[in-house]
Amino acid sequence: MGTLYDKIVKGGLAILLDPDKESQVDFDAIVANGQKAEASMFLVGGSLVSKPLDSFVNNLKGKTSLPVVLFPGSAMQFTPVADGILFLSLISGRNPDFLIGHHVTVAPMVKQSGVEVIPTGYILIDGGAPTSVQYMSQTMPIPASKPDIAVATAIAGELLGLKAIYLEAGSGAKNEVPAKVIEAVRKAISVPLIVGGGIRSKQQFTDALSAGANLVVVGNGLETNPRMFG
Ligand code: 1GP
Repeated sequence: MGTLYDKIVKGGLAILLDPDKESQVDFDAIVANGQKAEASMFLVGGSLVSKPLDSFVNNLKGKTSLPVVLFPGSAMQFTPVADGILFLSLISGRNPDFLIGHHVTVAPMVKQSGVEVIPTGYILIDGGAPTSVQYMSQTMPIPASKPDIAVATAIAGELLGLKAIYLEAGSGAKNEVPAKVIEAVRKAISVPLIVGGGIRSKQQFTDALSAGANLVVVGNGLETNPRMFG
């Protein structure tokens, strides 16, 4: 695995930018503050992306030296100008499109591009209210009160050869992934753990790291307050 994977293992902050929010959000402030806060990477993606990603990613790469990694909501969200891609399989769900379908569609293009691929088991945890990812994927999240199901799912992902596990409460989730779920999954797997969804304060970020996350993803929190990390 290459340098991007090493950065995920090392962990810290990953900042999620949703290209569809470009006109509503001060991305320049988020990028400048993220750089200052020593974020480890930018993730780019969303449930809907209504324009080609190439120019968005190129523009972002002109503003930061940090890696730009795709966090795709569908096979349409690929561009070879990114540094890497979280190749997500939605293993908490039973929708074949999001387990393998989109992957088949885009696989030849991804392979040819040479971008670093991080095969990632994507696990939705109930964040207390319906989220876009649940609706778009037509899958049910794992109840937040059932860490044993999250653990079994994460172990299955690791046994299938996935190189990272992402515990996702959903963008803008009411509740973040509970510490007890993060702790239980951390103990059960040896691949790096990514956690995101509903993290709106530095304290929540630190709590997720303390519970065992390698990389903690923040999107909405920084859109509202680009200075969340100082
Ligand atoms: C969503 O985990 C990310 O996929 C980030 O969520 O926007 O709630 O920070 P937020």
